[in-house]
Amino acid sequence: MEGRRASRAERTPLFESVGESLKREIAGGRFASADVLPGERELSEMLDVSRTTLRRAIAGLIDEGVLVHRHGAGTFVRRNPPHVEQPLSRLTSFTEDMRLRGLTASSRVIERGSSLPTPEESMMLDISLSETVFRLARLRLADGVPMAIERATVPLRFLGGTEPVVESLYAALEGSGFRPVRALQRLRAVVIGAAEAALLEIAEGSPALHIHRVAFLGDGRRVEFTRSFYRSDTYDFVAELTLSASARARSEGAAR
Ligand code: 16G
Repeated sequence: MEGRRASRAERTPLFESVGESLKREIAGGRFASADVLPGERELSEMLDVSRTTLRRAIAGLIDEGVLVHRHGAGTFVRRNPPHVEQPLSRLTSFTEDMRLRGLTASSRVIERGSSLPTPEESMMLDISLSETVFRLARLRLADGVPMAIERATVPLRFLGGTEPVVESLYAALEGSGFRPVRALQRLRAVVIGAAEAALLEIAEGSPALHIHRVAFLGDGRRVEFTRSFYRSDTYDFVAELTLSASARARSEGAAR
């Protein structure tokens, strides 16, 4: 065993060849069923290397983006994220968007609860500082892959006055008769910080989209204020652009 280790070490560092063997195993679908890597002991026996070497190999693969470490859950094979084209003109929910694409939406709740609004929330929702709001911060996943972080704030009265047990916020709003019918959205490119990068399982400093959404009821009341970070490698926001009626008439006139 040691002989094998020594001869390999002469050419490339052992941890690098271990990393390459792990990559071959992953490419061959070895861990495809669970996606989570076996424990250190099992892996070091399987690859016939010391745990120290294994740890270095795994750290290298995490840096390369082949593996991802989820705190408290283990080390996982990074699956290719689904790629989603999202029209900017339709007011749909994340759950609906994913379902339409044959993907399964799920969420990891980061924070939820009711309290008084911050000055920003009270301004964006056009409510008084004494009106209770429901806050829901979630990591949104498609087929288990993190796609976005969404922090939604909704006046509690639009949810029937009680905190909902939600899988879909829009389904809960629909249930209480207050589903938004219109929204204003502002998109901005950002460089992702460490905390968000860890949740989205992308490298710190990656580009992302920061989105502000204010959604309205038919009567103009504001029902939702959401701030999100979307991974830029998984989402294309697509907008259809049309000429104004007068410009169209002018260009048709010119063509005649
Ligand atoms: C979308 C909306 C978000 C809304 C959520 C509801 C964008 C940028 N954001 O992700 O504002 O809160 O859908 O989804 O499109 P849910 O009904 O699945 O909870």
